Amino acid sequence: MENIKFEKDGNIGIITISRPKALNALNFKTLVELNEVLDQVEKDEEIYVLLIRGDGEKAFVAGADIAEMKDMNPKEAREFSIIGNKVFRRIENLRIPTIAVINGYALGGGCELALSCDIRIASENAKLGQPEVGLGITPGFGGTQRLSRVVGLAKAKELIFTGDMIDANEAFKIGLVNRVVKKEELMDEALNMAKKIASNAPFAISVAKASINRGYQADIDTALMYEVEVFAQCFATEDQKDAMTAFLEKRKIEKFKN
Ligand code: CO8
Repeated sequence: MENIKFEKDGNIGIITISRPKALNALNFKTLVELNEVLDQVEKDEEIYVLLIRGDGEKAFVAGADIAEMKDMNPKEAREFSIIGNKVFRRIENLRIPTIAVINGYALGGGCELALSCDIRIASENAKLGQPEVGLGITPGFGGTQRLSRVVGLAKAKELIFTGDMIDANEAFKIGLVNRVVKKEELMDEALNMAKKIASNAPFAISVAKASINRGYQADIDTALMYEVEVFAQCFATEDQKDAMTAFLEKRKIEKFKN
């Protein structure tokens, strides 16, 4: 692959978006490659958590590729938006938790990529925003929908209508990022969080994620039934029996299996 790198650190998968000369802007090829690498991630049962980061010192992803979009007609723009949305929805629905490791600019499609992840950790120098209206377009990879779900309607409208870039601390204040850390500590922080998640029961985490995501779109009674279902399913796993037995025997469970 040209624009995507993939590596593993134990049970952690790490995707790096790599077009540093264009601040990792997402062109069509990068989205296709991202989709392909997700096939690999989905098949690999040894991956418990996925990190997504940008290559280089400056950017996570500075948006969709403006040079590629400039001459698109509405039909082509629709196709581009559909592909981006398909890939990002796939990330959102992965069975494993995902963490966006935001090492710099996360703008437009970059902010939208981060929003499709479960958790966002940013370095102090990160800048986030949806500057599309300044380019005569709207967000097109989920920003008009996911941003409001994460930061609320009023803040989402402010960010999208003004196109303002906000710094990492402001993003933390409005709940757009979960944590802000020093630049040099960013990857360690993300890996530590990923390892902590990976040390818990994978099946329980996977169904908890599905229950949160599905429940968020449903009425509370339907949503609570999702929880009842996944809670019950956990009792069919060896991990539940082993972990509860270990607790009662005052020892630590060695390794989760499911
Ligand atoms: N697309 C293409 N190239 C880019 C992009 C981008 N989004 N961002 C940066 N680059 C390129 C620059 O053109 C430049 O290339 P070159 O060296 O060949 O001139 C190189 O990256 C370095 O960038 P700068 O020289 O501009 O670096 P600065 O440090 O001066 O500025 C900024 C950094 C502030 C991040 C600046 O590059 C910038 O404003 N970039 C654009 C940010 C932006 O507007 N992003 C939103 C794009 S629109 C979008 O994402 C829509 C998503 C939905 C699409 C739906 C499909 C229809």
